[in-house]
Amino acid sequence: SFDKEAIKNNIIFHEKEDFKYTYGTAGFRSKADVLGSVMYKVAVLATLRSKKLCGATIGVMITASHNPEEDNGVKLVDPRGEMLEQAWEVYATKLANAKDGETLGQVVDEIIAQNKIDVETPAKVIYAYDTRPSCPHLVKCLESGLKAAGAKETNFGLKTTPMLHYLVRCLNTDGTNDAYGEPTEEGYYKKLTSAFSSAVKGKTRLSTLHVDCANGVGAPKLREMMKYISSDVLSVEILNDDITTLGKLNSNCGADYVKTNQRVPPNVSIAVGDRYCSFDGDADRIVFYYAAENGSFRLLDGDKIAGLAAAFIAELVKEAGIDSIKVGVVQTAYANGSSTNYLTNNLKVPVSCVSTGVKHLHHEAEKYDVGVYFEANGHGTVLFSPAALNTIKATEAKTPAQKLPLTQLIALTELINQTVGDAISDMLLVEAILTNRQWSFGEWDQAYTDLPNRLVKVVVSDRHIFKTTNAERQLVEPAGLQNEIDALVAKYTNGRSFVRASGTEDAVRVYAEAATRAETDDLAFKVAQLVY
Ligand code: 16G
Ligand code: ZN
Repeated sequence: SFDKEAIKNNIIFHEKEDFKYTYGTAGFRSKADVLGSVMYKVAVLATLRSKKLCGATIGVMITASHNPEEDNGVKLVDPRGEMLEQAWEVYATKLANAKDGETLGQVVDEIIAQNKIDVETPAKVIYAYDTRPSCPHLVKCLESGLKAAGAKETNFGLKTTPMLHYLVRCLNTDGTNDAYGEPTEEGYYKKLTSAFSSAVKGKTRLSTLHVDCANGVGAPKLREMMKYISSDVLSVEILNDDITTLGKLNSNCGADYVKTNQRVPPNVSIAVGDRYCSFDGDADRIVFYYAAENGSFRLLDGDKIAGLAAAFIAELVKEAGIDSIKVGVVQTAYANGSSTNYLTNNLKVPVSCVSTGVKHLHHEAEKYDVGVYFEANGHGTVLFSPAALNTIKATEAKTPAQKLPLTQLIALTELINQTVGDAISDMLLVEAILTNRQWSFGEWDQAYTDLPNRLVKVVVSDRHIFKTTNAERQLVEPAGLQNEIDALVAKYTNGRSFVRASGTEDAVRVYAEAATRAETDDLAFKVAQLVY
């Protein structure tokens, strides 16, 4: 039974007296040395959340994704494998900032009262973590909270973030007619690899894909998955797989490095014709790249993946004779203007723009029959609505030509992680499409040419004064600043620029794009000066 005294008495005290914790876009994230107290509170919150949802399994993932090795973080996963409901982020923040047992007890009471929680409902919480050296200690802190709160807990050990999301969904649908998969790591590999094999059946395998795993959890997991798949259908070479040497995680490698610096990791030598991709530290992001004929670096980011996926799926749906199913794409303001133009004018699919952060994209994507969502940074997935799924599964081919597209659509619904963006699943999706089309990266890249773009980080005295509207594309505060930005932007060919406060760092980000590299850099620099 629920013992509030135990929760109060076993509290882990704040590591730093004045530290202010905030549950943001990526959960709690900071230097690892202040997070022990937070883990304890997160355990309490996960327990209450499970009780509130009639004992459904809640997930806890300990990771700081692409951030430096000395950072860590934690986020909660709701029963269907989605991010924690936004209304509960406030409770997370309140709990984390409770400095003593008394205050903690009060916040717990408040959450119970506001949500009419029956504390006697048994709670189930599962958790997993990435390769960071701080994880073992943080796991212990989490476990002490789960013990105090009386939750039934399962430690799933080292996992990628998307695997934990998958496991939560599986556990909550196990035995129902909405079953998502076998709730084990092996179940995850089997589901993905058999779907991949089915999607590429009869097609010639592509050349080896070189995968930079950011010296993170993606490396051992990808290696494990490859045991389930024949080398006749997929060949990968795993790079940056050192998860034991201190200081290597995300250092000069990984998806964030490649996207931000628009260059190949220094320890990777790339030859014309070779195919590369990079995961981030918890394997929920992926970007692809190659060297063009003239040797120049070419990035295929989240926008390019969205375009590839949307075009392929729209085509399959049409060929299968079920074009009642509509494909839509969700982007953020960071999407390259050329990609939005391509989706709208060439593919003629509806495109929505939402605020940065997976939860915003995910929820918008749920509004479409098939919702393709990707952030330019390489985080994303494709969601099939329950109705679309039913239609796809219930449709019988009326002509022989409709057979293959139908089988492939079904394979894609199994292949694509329905809970969150997943580097391993997205990698297989891209490879499945390219295998079917027998396309090189160069051919994929031909869909459109990115406008030159620049992202600048500006450290300001208070980033909270920057308030935006219109999916972060316009500032409402500080008053007058947007007019100045607009006046600047008007001077550049195809110019576009926006400013927003980061949700993960104490800084403001300036994005700019324009027709040429020189104009882009100039615009970014001038807008940054306005902000500073
Ligand atoms: C978080 C978000 C990511 C977003 C990034 C933006 C999740 C799980 N992650 O990492 O989607 O792109 O924040 O960071 O939502 P920023 O606010 O510092 O620009
Ligand atoms: Zn990540």
